[in-house]
Amino acid sequence: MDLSLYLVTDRPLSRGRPIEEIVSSAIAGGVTTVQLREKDTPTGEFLDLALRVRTITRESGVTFIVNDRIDIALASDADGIHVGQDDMPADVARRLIGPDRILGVTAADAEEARTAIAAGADYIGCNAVFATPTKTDTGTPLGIAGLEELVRSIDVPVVAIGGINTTNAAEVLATGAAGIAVVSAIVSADDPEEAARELKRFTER
Ligand code: TZP
Ligand code: MG
Repeated sequence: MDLSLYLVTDRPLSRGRPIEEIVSSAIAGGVTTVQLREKDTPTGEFLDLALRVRTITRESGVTFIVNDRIDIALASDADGIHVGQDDMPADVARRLIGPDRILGVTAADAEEARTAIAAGADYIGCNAVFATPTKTDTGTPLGIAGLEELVRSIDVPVVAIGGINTTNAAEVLATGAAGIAVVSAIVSADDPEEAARELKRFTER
């Protein structure tokens, strides 16, 4: 698993462009992990999309994670699942997906992170570095100092998310975070491939 440049999809922010198109462009620009995050898509349609994204990611050797939906992750043979604190509890998610698939868990602080790790999390998504209109229920942003402290206090990879773009990617990665996860900086960009490529410069330093 390479979490260094981690795309999280968002249909409403994709400006009407198909998710598969955004995913393919972002992979051409260098994203290493794709998380399919569909909040309002009926199950059948979600699964069809997941199967298409599975094909695209498999062909390019990119890690494929499904947000929230363990059934969709298993049915599409995703590499892993990402759950938040209000989703399927991490220990149950681990039991359902088995030992081999990747389990990512969102945590707001070191205590939540340690609980998630004890339950079998392979990586922690921090919640959130900077305030972002993309997700407004994340609580007080960690900021760079908070992220640094979280990275220091746990020994699994931390993926930073929330308001990350080319203006702050360098300082986010300087905390020791294993990667940067972005939604709007790629999915809303005029040219998602170029947007991914610009972010990639920071993860390759
Ligand atoms: N989880 C915490 S913040 C966030 C998620 C899914 C959204 C990040 O979106 P953006 O557009 O990269 O700020
Ligand atoms: Mg969730």
